[in-house]
Amino acid sequence: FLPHLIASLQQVDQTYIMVKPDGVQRGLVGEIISRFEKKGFKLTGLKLFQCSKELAEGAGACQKENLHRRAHNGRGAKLYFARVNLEKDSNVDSIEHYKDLKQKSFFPKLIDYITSGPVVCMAWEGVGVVASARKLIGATDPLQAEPGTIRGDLAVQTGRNVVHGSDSPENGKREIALWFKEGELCEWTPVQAPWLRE
Ligand code: IDP
Ligand code: MG
Repeated sequence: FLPHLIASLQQVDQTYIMVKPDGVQRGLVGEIISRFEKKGFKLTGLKLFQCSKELAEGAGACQKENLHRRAHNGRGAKLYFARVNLEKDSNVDSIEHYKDLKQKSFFPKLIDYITSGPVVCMAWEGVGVVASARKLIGATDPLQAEPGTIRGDLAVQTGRNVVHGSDSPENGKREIALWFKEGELCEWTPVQAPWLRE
C-alpha cells in the first residue's frame, strides 16, 4: 500500500503554459519562462506560434453550430454547399482550446485576443506541476492575484492576463496534444535533477 501511495503522490504530470499575445508584445517571454525554470520544472516543448487570422473570423462563425461553406465540384461548374463544423478543424487551436468557454459572452473577444499576435507555447513536466503552475500564475483577475505571482506582478486586467496554464492533469495532456505536433516535444534529463529531488 505505502509504495503505491508514494508512487501516486509522485505522479509526474504535464501542463500546457502559454504566454499570450500581450505577454509577447510586452517583452515578458523571458521573465515568464524564468519563473517555471527557476522553480525546477522541466521544459519539454517550446515554440513561438501565430494562430491564423482566419481563426479570429471563425470565432464569430463558430457560435453557430455549423457553417455552410460554398465549394466547387471537380469541374468547377456546379456549386454545392458543404457542411463544415469549425470545431472539428484541426487548425482551430484557440477555439478548441477554450471550448469550455464557448457560451461565455466574452468568448469572441477572447479568441480575438489570443489570435491577435504570436503566442509562446510551452509544455512543462514535473511532480505536481499543474497545481503549482496555477499558483505561480495567480488568479484569473490580475488585480486579485497575489504579489509574487506572474499575473499579480505583471498584469492588471482579466482580458490581458499575459499567461495561460492548464487547470487539471487531463487538460494538460489535452492542451499539449492540441498545440504541439508529434516530434515537437523532447524527452531529456536535466543535469540538476538529483539536486531538485532527494
Ligand atoms: P484561467 O486562465 O485563469 O484558467 P478561465 O476562467 O479558464 O481562467 O478563462 C480563460 C481566459 O479567458 C482567462 O485567462 C481570460 O484571458 C479570459 N477571461 C475569463 N473571464 C473573462 C472575463 O470575464 N472577461 C474577459 N476575459 C475573460
Ligand atoms: Mg482556464
